[in-house]
Amino acid sequence: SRTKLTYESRANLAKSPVAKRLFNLMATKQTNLCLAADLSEADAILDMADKCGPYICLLKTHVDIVSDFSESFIVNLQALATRHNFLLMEDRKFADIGNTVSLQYGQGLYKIANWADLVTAHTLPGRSIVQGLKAALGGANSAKERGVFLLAEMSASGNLIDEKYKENSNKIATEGGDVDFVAGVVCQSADCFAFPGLIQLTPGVKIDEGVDKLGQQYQTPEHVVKERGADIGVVGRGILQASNVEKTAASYRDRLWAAYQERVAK
Ligand code: BMP
Repeated sequence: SRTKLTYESRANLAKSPVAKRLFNLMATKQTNLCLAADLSEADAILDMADKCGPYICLLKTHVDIVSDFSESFIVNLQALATRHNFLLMEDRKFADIGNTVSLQYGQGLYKIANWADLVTAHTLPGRSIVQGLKAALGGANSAKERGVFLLAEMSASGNLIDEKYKENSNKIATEGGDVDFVAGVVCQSADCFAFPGLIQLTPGVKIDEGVDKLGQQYQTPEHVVKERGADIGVVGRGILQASNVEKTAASYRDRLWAAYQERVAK
């Protein structure tokens, strides 16, 4: 199964150039930690990115929660991504018709396609959402340098995703002419897809298992990697609210990486 293969070997199987890049980055930098930088001030995000940069392969944003968003925020974030060697993912969770997502991706205040290596999208509208996103690219933002993660499951309790939806999401991720744009799947379990060239991104990770007050469900780093098939674990508040951010980021990195090493060694 894909979970027994190393990130290096899976890089060679990836159809998406960005997935290839990310698998290789994870293997070389030895980290499978993604920071969910869910803070509402630009400087606070940049400070977190600088502190956690050495320990992460990916930094995930929700730009629409940044109260003082500006172009210089993006320039500074990109500089940190280059300095510390991590990729940027805007967790936009696109969910509309192709024409609309194309505009939302390329235009507006945030011009996501200009700076985010990766974005996320729901599969609810069907495969036209992937085509719509690709349609926004061209010129400097070529489809070769961008990719999407499709949501096949969610960590929220009571979410409406069922087995059929999961299976059909897997089909969109692995079949058809646009699979070179699909870098991975956001999900909670290893049975969401089998193709080893895709990356499983799993949010809802915390050292203490449990729930928050708004339906979020947490599992430990070891559990998501070894039992649930996560290739990258997403940690937000587990790091953001820690008294020592660097130490905590390092510890999440160590635990996620050790779990991956045990997984491929078996
Ligand atoms: P936290 O670790 O603070 O709960 O943050 C989780 C992050 O992952 C949030 O940015 C959220 O939007 C995202 N996320 C999630 O929690 N569950 C999903 O199913 C999909 C997500 O993208």
